[in-house]
Amino acid sequence: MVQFSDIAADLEAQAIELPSWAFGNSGTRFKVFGTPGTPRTPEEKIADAAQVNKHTGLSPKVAIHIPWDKVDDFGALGRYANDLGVSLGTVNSNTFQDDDYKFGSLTHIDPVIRQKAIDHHYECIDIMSEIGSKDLKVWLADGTNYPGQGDLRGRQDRLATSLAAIYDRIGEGQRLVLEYKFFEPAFYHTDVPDWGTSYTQVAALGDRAMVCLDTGHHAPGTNIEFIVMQLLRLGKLGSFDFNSRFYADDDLIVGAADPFQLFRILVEVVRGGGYGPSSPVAFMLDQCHNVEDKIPGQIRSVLNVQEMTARALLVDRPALEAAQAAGDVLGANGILMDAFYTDVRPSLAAWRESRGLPADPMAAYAASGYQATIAAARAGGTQAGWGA
Ligand code: PSV
Ligand code: MN
Ligand code: MN
Repeated sequence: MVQFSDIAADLEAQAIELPSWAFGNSGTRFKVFGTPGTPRTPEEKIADAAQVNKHTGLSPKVAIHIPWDKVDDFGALGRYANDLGVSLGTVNSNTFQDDDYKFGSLTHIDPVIRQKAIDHHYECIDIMSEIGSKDLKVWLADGTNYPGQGDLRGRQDRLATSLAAIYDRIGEGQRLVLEYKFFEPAFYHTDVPDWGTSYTQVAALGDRAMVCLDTGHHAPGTNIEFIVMQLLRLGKLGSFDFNSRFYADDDLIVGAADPFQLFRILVEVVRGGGYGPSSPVAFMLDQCHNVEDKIPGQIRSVLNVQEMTARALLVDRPALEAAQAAGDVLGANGILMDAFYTDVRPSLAAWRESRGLPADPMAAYAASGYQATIAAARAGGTQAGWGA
């Protein structure tokens, strides 16, 4: 049996990057509900993200989205973040909110529009260099709604050429991570629908191009942990966008819809060397909080990842391998399930306290008065992204 004390040191390595857009108002196509205290500026989003790190010690980085988080002086924004104990992380490009991109961006048939989309990524890379960010994350809304609307092969070829132009500008310590999504906003096909396409495209670019796996971007029933295993095996899993979903790209709190799936994913992460100080895999959240308060929503999320990471680390590997080798089907399954059913919450609470963190970060945030302070101070906040 692996004990909590055996894995406690491994938990020190955990860092989960927060998306700036999780702190802004978001919603569905039916309604965007405003939340009192919603940030009005990129600085206020970062200040809110810093609260999550303050109470959990788990989220030292904040991912930004351009142009949603565009400011005149990114150096100053980075210093502002540092003063609050966090730093700026992944830069997310955005080629999905401009009329020019109605029929595509990096895949568009018109070279002028393709170049505009490439130039936007150059701007993102310049920002990365200024703030010392490592990852450029590319998620494309490119795709078509009707069979015959576009030439699938031509679009894929143009995507390869555009990505190569972007990759050329990626600096030594930087990476390009390409995110896939099987549908939405395009409904017939998307140009990067699956891990295979993302892998094929980034493999053609080079070592500093990797796949981003957003857990909400798969068809129902997909065995996501198998994809995790395969990408780690191929050395191409660059980052996660964690969230959970019941139906589509719901962007709900990670671990809320299917905690067992999150466990299975993290078991493969640990098994494949995707966790730890020398791992190349960046843990990020990609979530939106439509009806719940955003800061506690993020606190709950990073705690869910931490709890499930602890359970994945508790899997008794030697015993599991022995059971597998012996063909002991139920024994092997039982070993995995023992770890899954271990309630690590009391041990984690004590471990947090031993590191000067609150035993219960949710309660500590609620007691801090921060929510009431921002609700009073910020009138008319909408700064976000989605639907704002
Ligand atoms: C759209 O599906 C999306 O949720 C992608 O997952 C991106 O990572 C995110 O938006 C931010 O651009
Ligand atoms: Mn995502
Ligand atoms: Mn998404």
